Amino acid sequence: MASFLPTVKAQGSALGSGRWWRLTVEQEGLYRLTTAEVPGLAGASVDSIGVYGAGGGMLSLLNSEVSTDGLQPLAIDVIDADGNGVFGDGDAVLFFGEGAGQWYWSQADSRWEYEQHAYATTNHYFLTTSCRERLRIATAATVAATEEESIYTSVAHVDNDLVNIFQTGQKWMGERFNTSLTSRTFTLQTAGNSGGTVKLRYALANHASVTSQFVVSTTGYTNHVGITSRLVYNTVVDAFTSTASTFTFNVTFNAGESSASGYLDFIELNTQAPLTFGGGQLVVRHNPGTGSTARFHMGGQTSGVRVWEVTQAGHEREMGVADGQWSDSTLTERRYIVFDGSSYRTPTAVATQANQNLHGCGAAELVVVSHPALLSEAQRVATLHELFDGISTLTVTDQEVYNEYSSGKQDPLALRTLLRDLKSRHASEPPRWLLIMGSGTYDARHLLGGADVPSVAV
Ligand SMILES: [Ca+2]
Ligand SMILES: [Ca+2]
Repeated sequence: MASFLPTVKAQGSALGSGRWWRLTVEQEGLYRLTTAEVPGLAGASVDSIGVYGAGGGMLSLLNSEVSTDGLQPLAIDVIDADGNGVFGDGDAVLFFGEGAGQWYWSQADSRWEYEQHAYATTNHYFLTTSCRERLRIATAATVAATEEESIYTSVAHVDNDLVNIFQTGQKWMGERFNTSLTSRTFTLQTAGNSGGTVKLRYALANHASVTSQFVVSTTGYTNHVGITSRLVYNTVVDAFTSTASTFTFNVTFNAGESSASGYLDFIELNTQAPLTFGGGQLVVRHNPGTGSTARFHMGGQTSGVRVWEVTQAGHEREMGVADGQWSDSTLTERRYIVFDGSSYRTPTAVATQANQNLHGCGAAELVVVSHPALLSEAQRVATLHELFDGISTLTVTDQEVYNEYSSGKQDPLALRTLLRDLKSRHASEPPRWLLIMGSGTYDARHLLGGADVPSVAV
């Protein structure tokens, strides 16, 4: 699930020098930047432009999967319409971005599953006009196809985060059920269904001292889910046969006692949709194939269409498309973005990014991570320890840590990654104390309000 898998060991942070902007991105898709979105791009050499960042998803909890590497460049396209080598009106930067959460291929369940980000609602990318690692999208080598493919996996989900029962911050439940509200409906729609197996996954919880029962049903599917006492959480991985692409699910709760509460966490679907492009842009997911290579046959609009393979950030490739067809290795899962240039996404915010270089900083026995509102006090505390204890210190804001260790996304594991980076680079003087200044909260996304509290996600 860890999407932050850079390939090059960073020597100091990319953000350490040059001119940078931080882009806020909320959705998966192809993004375009022009001088309208980023006026500061005007006059820059087109060769100096880069976009850095990672895909969606949380940092891995596993120590074995911790990478201390910093921001890595995406393979982007810079369109220099007038060919003068200088970015101006009519020119554009194209990159593939995704939101905080991510759909990932689950080998265990043989389907695409959505990972909600427990700490962040937005993802971030970093744009520069001082690029040190120029990376441009390049056309993939052609392969001989062993399979013909005219369907793709379309996904849909409902995953509302309304209640955090034990205030741990991780598992957020959605709609609540009890004896007076026993039934709710949820409608999910995929882009199409060529008929056959619909893959279904959902999770439910029972907060009671006795067993309660849920009934989950839609046309062609009914399942009784008994969930035992206390707070028991149950994920159901299932499949059924249907030709529909719109599904109205009815979820009914049979409370085991009058005080019982039931919760839906999420419902998600995979259907096999006909590969048809209706213009604009389309995300195409492909399950790992039984053959090693496939030729994709796309119907609908096929002229003026580009296709990028965007399975992993930093490894984007342009597919050679002719008459709506392209071929690719498909031993592993694939994600493509099909687009015709008529519709792009734009970041929801663009802000100037100051230089910073935690990847190049000196040894620090005491690390102080502070909410920005408390930074001057944090610096006073650090100075005090330097003077009276003779120890080395580093004082940073939480956002500075996220910028370099989690592609700008709020993620408490970025703090651990900073400590590991310091330890690996300064083995003789590793960090010994971490001081976090700010209010603690389990509600890192401020889903329940409280955005004005200077909190640090831990
Ligand atoms: Ca130009
Ligand atoms: Ca949820």
